[in-house]
Amino acid sequence: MSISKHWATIRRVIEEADIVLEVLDARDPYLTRNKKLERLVMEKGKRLILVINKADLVPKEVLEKWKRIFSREFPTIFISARDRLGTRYLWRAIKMYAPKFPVKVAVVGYPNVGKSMIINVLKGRHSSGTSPIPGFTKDSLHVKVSTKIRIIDTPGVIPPSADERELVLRGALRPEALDDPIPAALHFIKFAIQRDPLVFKRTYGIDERDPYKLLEALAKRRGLFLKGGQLNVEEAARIIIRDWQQGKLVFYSKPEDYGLL
Ligand SMILES: Nc1nc2c(ncn2[C@@H]2O[C@H](COP(=O)(O)OP(=O)(O)OP(=O)(O)O)[C@@H](O)[C@H]2O)c(=O)[nH]1
Ligand SMILES: [Mg+2]
Repeated sequence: MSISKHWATIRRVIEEADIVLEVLDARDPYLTRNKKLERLVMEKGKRLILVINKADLVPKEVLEKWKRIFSREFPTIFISARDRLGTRYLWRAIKMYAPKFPVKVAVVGYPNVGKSMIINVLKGRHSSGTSPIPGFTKDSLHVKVSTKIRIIDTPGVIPPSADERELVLRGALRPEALDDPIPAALHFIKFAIQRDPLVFKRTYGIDERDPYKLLEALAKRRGLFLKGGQLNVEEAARIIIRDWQQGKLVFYSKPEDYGLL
């Protein structure tokens, strides 16, 4: 989808909504915020709630810090949609900030932050009452989950407008989408080691701090060779990017890393 189409969808769901949930990845809630989106929500006079998702991947005390800092700007909660943790707080926040009932809730954020899973959690709670309205009218966007809450069933995906390397850091890019995954992987590895020097030792059993050598070591360990017998470093780069995207490779940023306290 083109960038302008992405933003057109986002505008449409914001206009439809009373409350917008901006979903952030707990591993880096700062990088996964989007100021343009937040400005749009404010301009349209809608309520914004920051939802830090994938809380299962990050220690609670770090999440509490993010929450405290972000709460100065917008109501903030953290949840794990996958493990269904904290979803009570999500419901409570939605009800607390609803300007009216039934309230219409939109779910927006970067690719891969867990928007669809959150929509499913919200729908699942009252699954018997779930009724996607068929047809192509405006109403087809809505899923009624209770008499009080309607979910707009189209996640607004923030378009990948930033450069590839930044998108990889946000976990927002599939490695297949990259012509050459190596530069982005090297950038990512540098960032990861800065945040957590032991992350690759923990994940792959490889204690190597030089980014390129790390790719080589991973290729060797996994038996990734090209036809000519050289190491398939490209495939190793894809593995790392994919593991980050899928939450198999875990490290996290703290507010201090961005000078926020
Ligand atoms: N560990 C963990 N993984 C999660 C959680 N929520 C979602 N995921 C994983 O994150 C990945 C993306 O989840 P989706 O719900 O598809 O994310 P999305 O924002 O809808 O992604 P796009 O549709 O690509 O924009 C999947 O592999 C999920 O299993 C969570 O709370 N914890
Ligand atoms: Mg989705």
